[in-house]
Amino acid sequence: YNWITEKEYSDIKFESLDGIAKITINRPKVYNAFRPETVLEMIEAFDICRERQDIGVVILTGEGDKAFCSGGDQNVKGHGGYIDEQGVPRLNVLDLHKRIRSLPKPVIAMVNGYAIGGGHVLHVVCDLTIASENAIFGQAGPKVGSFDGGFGSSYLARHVGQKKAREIWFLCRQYSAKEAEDMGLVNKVVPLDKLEDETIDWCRTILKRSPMAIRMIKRAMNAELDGQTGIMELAGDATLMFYLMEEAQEGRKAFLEKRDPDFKQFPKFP
Ligand code: 2NE
Repeated sequence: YNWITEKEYSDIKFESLDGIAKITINRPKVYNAFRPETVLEMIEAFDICRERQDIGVVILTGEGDKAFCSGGDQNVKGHGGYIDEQGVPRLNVLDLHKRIRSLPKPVIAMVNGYAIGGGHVLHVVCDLTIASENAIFGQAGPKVGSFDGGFGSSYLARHVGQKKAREIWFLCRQYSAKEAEDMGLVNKVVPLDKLEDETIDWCRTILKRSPMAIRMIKRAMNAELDGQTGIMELAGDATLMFYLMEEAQEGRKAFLEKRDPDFKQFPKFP
């Protein structure tokens, strides 16, 4: 595929192709573990995807054929979090989770190898997961002194159920792509050499669908788990749609024309 580079970064690749954006964690020497700078770059790329009207779907993946992401970079883990180049401890990957979740466009994890620890959480947070046959899934926090009690556990439990989610976290075992598919953790498993083809095929199908309908479905499904924040985001999109209606325009027009609004003209649907 002739991916076009959107912006150069040190830790990620950010490319696009016909309405599809691809964000690739590019630290293969550490199995695509992320450090604070990696996460900041991903946040910026996702923000660009949000603003860009020509992008309808985002793929998140890892460089190479060994790992999607092996979680937080243990080389920079210190007291209080993962230490950035200024010496500040951070856990900014949680901000990335929020970005992926509230992006009003589908995000597909294209899992090409190990998805472990915080790398596993990244695919859990994505809307869909397509994995290669060599992919391996699992949490590692309780083995290495960490945990993710946010989307990494609650949303995981929505995918696989409470018992299985507790097993995944308590035992820190690794699961094959087939096992992950059987437990509802991934949408499809394909041979590694077909992974990008399959993912692009899914993206192209999504791009044929109504972007507003997809946006509302993502918001509504998130809202069930996200409490007030989820309702706020769903309501924000309801407001967006209301602004597109004549009824909302009438209020604004009447204000500017210094007259009473005529809302009686609008139907009161059953
Ligand atoms: C991924 C796994 C199971 C692969 O094992 P294996 O045996 O196939 O490869 P190896 O030799 O362990 O790893 C290859 C290279 O990648 C580095 C390794 O150190 C090794 O480097 P060299 O020795 O060749 O120089 N590497 C792999 N993962 C790394 C990491 N996370 N940080 C830095 N370097 C890493 C195996 O590598 C593994 O178990 N990795 C560690 C997984 C892990 O514990 N991740 C952190 C969990 S906590 C977390 O991510 C987190 C959280 O819980 C909450 C919030 C935010 C983050």
